[in-house]
Amino acid sequence: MANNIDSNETKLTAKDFVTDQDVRWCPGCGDYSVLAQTQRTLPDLGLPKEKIVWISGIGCSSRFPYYMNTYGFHTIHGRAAAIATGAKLANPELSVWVATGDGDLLSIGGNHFIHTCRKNIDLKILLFNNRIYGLTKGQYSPTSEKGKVTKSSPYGSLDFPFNPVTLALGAEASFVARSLDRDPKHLQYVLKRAAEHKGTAFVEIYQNCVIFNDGAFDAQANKETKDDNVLFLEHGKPMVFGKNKDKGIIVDGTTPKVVSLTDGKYSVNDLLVHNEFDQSVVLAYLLGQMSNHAEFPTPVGIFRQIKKSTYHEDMMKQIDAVKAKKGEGDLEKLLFSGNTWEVK
Ligand SMILES: Cc1ncc(C[n+]2csc(CCOP(=O)(O)OP(=O)(O)O)c2C)c(N)n1
Ligand code: SF4
Repeated sequence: MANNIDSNETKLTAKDFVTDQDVRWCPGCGDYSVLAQTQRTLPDLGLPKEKIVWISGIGCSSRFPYYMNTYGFHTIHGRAAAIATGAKLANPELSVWVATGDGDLLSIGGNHFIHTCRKNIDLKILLFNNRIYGLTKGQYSPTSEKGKVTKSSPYGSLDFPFNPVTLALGAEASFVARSLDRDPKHLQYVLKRAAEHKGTAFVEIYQNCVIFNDGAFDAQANKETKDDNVLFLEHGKPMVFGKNKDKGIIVDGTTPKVVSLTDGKYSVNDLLVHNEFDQSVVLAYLLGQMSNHAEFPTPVGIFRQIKKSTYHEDMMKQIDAVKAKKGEGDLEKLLFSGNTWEVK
């Protein structure tokens, strides 16, 4: 598999990424699936385990590094993206992955997240979105729907939620995708594509918390309902959905609309065709917003993937250019240059 990190052709299997730790998630938690699909995907990177690092903040999902047989760091709440940035810049050879929750990444960690995206730090960020704080026992989160009744919002939350996909698009992330814990094949596909991407790859994963927000994504995940509620985005393909492939998406001005393909008014040729590589963010943003409104299917897949230079590449070029001009740096000399004074 193509990767932006040199491969040494090491052939590992999913089992090589399993650790000896007891997995302490509740039985039935969606995190198990994310772990399993990731362990199945990582061998495709062709990297030795010591070239991979998983960094997390705090939350149920943030226990991920314990269960992944690579380097890992379970850090502090909200700071995974910042610490992962440091790891990548200190050692650009590493494939750096972030496992995080909707509280961890979007409440306390919101600032680190948007700045990571805009700087195009070469990280893979997996957001386990269960729309609740799991570890602290069920408070509403920045992705909980307005009116959510929880222990911290007994009369219903008043906040409008973040849409993680449009937030990442607005912050200029160069790869933005969505998948589901209950669609293992799709999740593996999206994870592979994220791994191949050079720059910030953001993947929102709808993850079921069986204890505090069970069924939050049933409409999109259940066999009986998912065909009518999910739009699978495929590059170059018209946007068709529905059990009988009888509905599609058009754009009227700047407004997306669901149309029937059976009433004689529209055919497949009228539908929006997905272009993952569109330089303009406009259509990806429109698609992202569809999940805010019940009349639309929820798009899953890759919303947008664009090429731009990564922070560590630009940083290394800059260091080389300055060295060529000024020679090797001398930290000691720098510290004692200019205005220095002694505190007595
Ligand atoms: C500085 C700080 N503030 C608050 C907490 C409490 N805390 C721990 S995890 C968490 C939120 C967890 O929710 P989420 O990130 O959605 O992860 P989940 O447990 O649902 O996977 C909070 C508020 C903390 N550990 N540290
Ligand atoms: S509380 Fe929810 S998110 Fe946390 S382990 Fe249990 S089911 Fe999973």
